[in-house]
Amino acid sequence: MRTLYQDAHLMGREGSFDLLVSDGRFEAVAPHIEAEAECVDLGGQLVIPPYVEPHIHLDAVYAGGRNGTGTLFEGIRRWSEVKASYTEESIRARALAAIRAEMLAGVQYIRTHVDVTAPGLVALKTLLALREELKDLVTIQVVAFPQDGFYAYPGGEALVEEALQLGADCVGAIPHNELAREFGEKSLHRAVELAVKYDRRIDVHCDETDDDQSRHLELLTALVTMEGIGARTTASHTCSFGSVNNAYAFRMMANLRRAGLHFVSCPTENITLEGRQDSYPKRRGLTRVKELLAAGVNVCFAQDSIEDPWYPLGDGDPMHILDAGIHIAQLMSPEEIDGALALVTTNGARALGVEAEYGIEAGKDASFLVLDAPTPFEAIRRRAAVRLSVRRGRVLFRRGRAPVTAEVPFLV
Ligand code: 17E
Ligand code: FE2
Repeated sequence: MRTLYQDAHLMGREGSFDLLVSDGRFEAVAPHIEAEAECVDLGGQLVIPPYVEPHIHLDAVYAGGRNGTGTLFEGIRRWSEVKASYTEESIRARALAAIRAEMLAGVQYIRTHVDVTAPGLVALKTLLALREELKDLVTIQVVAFPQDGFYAYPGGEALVEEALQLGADCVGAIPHNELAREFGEKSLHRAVELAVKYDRRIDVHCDETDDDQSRHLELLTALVTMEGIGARTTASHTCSFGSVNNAYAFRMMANLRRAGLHFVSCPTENITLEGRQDSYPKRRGLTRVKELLAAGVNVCFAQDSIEDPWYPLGDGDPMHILDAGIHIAQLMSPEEIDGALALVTTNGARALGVEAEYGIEAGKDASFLVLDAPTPFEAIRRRAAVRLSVRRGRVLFRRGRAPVTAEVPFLV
């Protein structure tokens, strides 16, 4: 069975394209294709590769937990109360609800951090099982994430290693939550050793603080550069890199680019968690998104939380995250807006290392979204809905335009 999707607009390319899909792949992508196939007219709507969610905590979604100070550290404390009594059933039900919400927003790739500093690795095993169960519908990568620390939590280091033995895709770490800088540094050495030993990728919660002295990013960058695994490494959050002095940031930029490191920024999350000890001026809490992009460093945006101890809102829609992110990071020139969809699509795919199958090109998986807008600029301005989501040639969902009945002539 072949399907010919006709008259699509594509990101970063002029004109109209046809997409010929067969056996789950793009057979051809060209301005005009003649083929024996079922035809679908897209009427000039924008076709983009699927949204990528490069950072979410699926063990914590919908767990609630009022966070009075609104800080990261109160969130961590409240989360320990939740995890003291969660069950496989509750984790599974909450994770499934979030995966469904994200998929209905157009996400087909998810990287989830899963806290391993909890007895029995229950959450980790549950998410590994979901990864296998759902793999035809959504690609899930699991990070072995020691929320309470490699060393601050007794046995944390061994739990991370056990999670890798069970099949976690990435090594996680949280150096700013170890009990002393020295242990933060030790945890990075160990995380990199484990990544090499088990041949996994790295994704560190790195310097999620306003402390301009929190500089684990420097050591992480150095270690992965020396091991030659920078392109398999992601630095998540890196909020403090938004607070360091400009001379230091300037020196670091060259090292970051050379390492080929990926950055994940969580704009809605960190604008609320950070700046809580500031009066005025009050910092935004984000890493240097605009400057990293300008320096040629890969950056993507992520949701991080949905109704969990760290963040009370969130609906899993990358378009909402992107809208917030370009405002907070001031990516507001016409060129920046035109290119911004990359922050929730291709840049995330690079961070996850799935580029070989990902993209609107002949030979790649026929996985794509149709947005209700003709151009990337219009899609972002209107926060366009996803009208169609196709994965490896299979339609996951279609969404009609919500009907509006205007009751006054002015609105017709
Ligand atoms: N854990 C953490 O350390 N930081 C976060 N932003 C979340 C969980 C959501
Ligand atoms: Fe996170």
